[in-house]
Amino acid sequence: MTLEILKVPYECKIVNMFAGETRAPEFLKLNPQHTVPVYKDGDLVLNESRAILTYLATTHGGGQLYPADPKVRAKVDCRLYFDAGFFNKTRDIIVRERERKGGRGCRTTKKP
Ligand SMILES: N[C@@H](CCC(=O)N[C@@H](CS)C(=O)NCC(=O)O)C(=O)O
Repeated sequence: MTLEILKVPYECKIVNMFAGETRAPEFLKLNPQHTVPVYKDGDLVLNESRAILTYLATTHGGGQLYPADPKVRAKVDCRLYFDAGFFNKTRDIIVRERERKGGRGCRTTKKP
């Protein structure tokens, strides 16, 4: 979404995590954490969505999405960390519960 908003040209490669593709050797070379998203820009390879977002906003955002002003930037970071530290934690509890019950959205691959 950020790539589209910033009109950054990109090539999208679909990785099917439910088919275990995030655990394939070639993907693990790119990201040993075996997670998507991964963003590659020349010799820079980034995982962690917030790091990718702030990199894109810094390099292509013209100061709009991730302003240099420390106080404004702190507010953006606050939202990014809220998502990571609070929302995701809560979401993971729900996802794990569903996995245990064998419901929709559960993994089809075994963890190593
Ligand atoms: N903190 C990471 C979390 C990424 C993440 O957990 N991705 C999941 C999908 S939402 C994934 O790739 N899971 C595949 C796996 O663990 O093999 C980020 O924000 O990028």
